[in-house]
Amino acid sequence: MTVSDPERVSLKEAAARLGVHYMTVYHYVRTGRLAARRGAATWSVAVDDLEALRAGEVPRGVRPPVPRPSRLVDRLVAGDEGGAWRVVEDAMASGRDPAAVYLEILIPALRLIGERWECGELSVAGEHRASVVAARLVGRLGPRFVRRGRHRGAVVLGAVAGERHALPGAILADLLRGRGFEVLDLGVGTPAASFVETARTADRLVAVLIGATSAGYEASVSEAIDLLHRAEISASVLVGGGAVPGADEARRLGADGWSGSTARDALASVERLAREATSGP
Ligand code: B12
Repeated sequence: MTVSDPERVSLKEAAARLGVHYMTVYHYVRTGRLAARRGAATWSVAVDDLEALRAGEVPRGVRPPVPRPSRLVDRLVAGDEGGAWRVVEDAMASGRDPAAVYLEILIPALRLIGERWECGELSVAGEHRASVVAARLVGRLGPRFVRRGRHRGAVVLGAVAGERHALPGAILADLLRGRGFEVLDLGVGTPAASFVETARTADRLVAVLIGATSAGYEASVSEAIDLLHRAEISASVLVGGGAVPGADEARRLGADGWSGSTARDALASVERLAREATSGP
């Protein structure tokens, strides 16, 4: 089928001009990266939009709205990985990069899930289903944060024995990688000695971050900090996360500082330490 308007081409012609498979163009249309119009004979796209796409710009006027976190909550709670991934794709098609997907959609969605659980609207089973799908989204987005070339310094990150909230650390690790740091993520349930072993071998260590999302594991957090100090790890040991309400609490736990209670706070804390490390004494 041909398209009569000289300013427009069929999807098949668009695929040929972009040098991609027809299904790729179809995907661009479905996720909003290309606006298609249905004519009498076939679907078509504007030649200008194709050029903008080829130049790496999202064509003007075709960005779909940024999905609301509640849309992701629904897919997560339903245990629907495909639907949840479509929300992520829609967010990226609307111009959001993977960091913004975390900060503006996934983190707010996880917080909404916590609120629903807390007020009895969502069962523990629902929370578990949502967590599994959320972890799979993080797994799919993770490689997109990896930067090539010399890193800006290493960050050791983990949570102590008893803590089961792995998502905050995994998300923060990706966000730091996206900023050019090498992240040695130890995950949850990390023995105190493993923080020391990893910190000792890190290349240009900027900070050790110990996350606490659940209350009740303060003794293990203090034990890990104490061991790091006794091993004379030169970089600052920060604690942060939802269960550490402020700098006073962080100091009571023995930490050198507080990385804040949000991901943005933690990023700012590491950036500050990296600047101090490069500016020298
Ligand atoms: C998913 C989830 C779970 C999952 C975890 C699955 C997984 N693989 O991670 C499961 C179902 C296992 C779980 C279990 C429990 N959970 Co839960 N859970 C959540 C939920 C909904 C999301 C957590 C999350 O990933 N948040 C998203 C992160 C990205 O957001 P964030 O908290 O802002 O994280 C940022 C900060 O931590 C900050 N940050 C700043 N500095 C630093 C430093 C470091 C090192 C790190 C890592 C982060 C950090 O950066 C993070 C971004 O990465 C929260 C709700 C919430 N508000 O978060 C409840 C929540 C954390 N859970 C809670 C509770 C009570 C529990 C349970 C005790 C009971 C239950 N709900 O079943 C158990 C026990 C867990 C345990 N022993 O650790 C409470 C914690 C209250 C408290 N402070 O003690 C919350 C807040 C729910 C609520 N509203 O009451 N949970």
